[in-house]
Amino acid sequence: MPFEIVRNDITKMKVDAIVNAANRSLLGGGGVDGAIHRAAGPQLLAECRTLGGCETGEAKITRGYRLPAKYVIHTVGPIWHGGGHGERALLTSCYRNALTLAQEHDCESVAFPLISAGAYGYPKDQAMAVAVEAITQFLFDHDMQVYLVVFGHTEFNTGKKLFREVQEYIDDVYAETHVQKNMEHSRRSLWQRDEAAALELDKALSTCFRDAAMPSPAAPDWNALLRQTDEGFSEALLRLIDEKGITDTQCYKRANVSRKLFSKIRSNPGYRPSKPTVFAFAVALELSLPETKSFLNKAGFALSHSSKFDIIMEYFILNHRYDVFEINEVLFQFDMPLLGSGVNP
Ligand code: AR6
Repeated sequence: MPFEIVRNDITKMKVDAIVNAANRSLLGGGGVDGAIHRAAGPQLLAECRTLGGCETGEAKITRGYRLPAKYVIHTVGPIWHGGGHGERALLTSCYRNALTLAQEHDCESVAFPLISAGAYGYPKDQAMAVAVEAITQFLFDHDMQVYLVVFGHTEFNTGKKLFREVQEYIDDVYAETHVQKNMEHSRRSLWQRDEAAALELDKALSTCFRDAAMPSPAAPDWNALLRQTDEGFSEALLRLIDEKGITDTQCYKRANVSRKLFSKIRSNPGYRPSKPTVFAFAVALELSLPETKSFLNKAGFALSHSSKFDIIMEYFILNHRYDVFEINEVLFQFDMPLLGSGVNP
């Protein structure tokens, strides 16, 4: 998965480079800066002394010394002065410059903290939005594994309204499932007590559901149905990419799936993806809910109302919100596996 939000201490990240939210002197400080210097040891400060500081929005690179990461990329975020002093553009350039530097040093994986979101006072939700936008924009033209490392649950209060809406949807679906289960229970106990009455009720219910849910069916296209039953996940994916008129690259970038994984799926007709990977492609292809269900079937999955993960995905698909990064932010808040992660819920 090219872009991932993780909860961790950045000094523990096993990546080619970690990014430090430094100050213009580059001579250490508190927060993540202090943690990185403590973990890397005094040689890091010695190398930093040779760099002559760094301007806000710029980035400089050193070795990682005792850190698991090979490099530290030091960048200086803007101090928050209310948002009207070019803070957003400066913060964006921190991410862009750090990523460019990482690329120039052949880094395949980079981890960022939420720059400026601590001592420099940038509102965390806005700092997160800038980070996600800058990183995803970079990843549209580059192949790299990028992590955004957040520190504990309190870090995360992004997309509060969206989070609330998704939570309400989950509650509604759970409540509905509960009502259906209760109805089933009453029906069963009625059967035990009064068979004739239960038969009457069943008849009434089945007519009512048939009228409501079954419009007169059009004759099915058996050839198309048979063709699609035989079709595996990989074949269905390639067909849908053609049908939607997008390129392979657009598809795997929108799905937040690496080129390597996409090639593997492409070349292996029997490939069995994880459920989040199927959803990631469904989102990239902007499938409707029925299309998503049939796509899941190709990979041997079904959409279930007893799975919170599935309900969250249903919410986004029903509302045509096909931004994989927005979805991942919400999934992350619910402690669910992220799209493209390959981890089953
Ligand atoms: N791993 C990941 N994230 C962390 C860690 C960690 N170990 N420690 C803190 N954070 P800040 P700034 C988060 O204050 O706002 C320094 O003194 C933290 O929760 O470290 O850019 C420099 O020398 C917050 O969300 O950086 C500068 O003077 C984010 O990292 C000044 O602070 C950034 O918080 C820079 O301020």
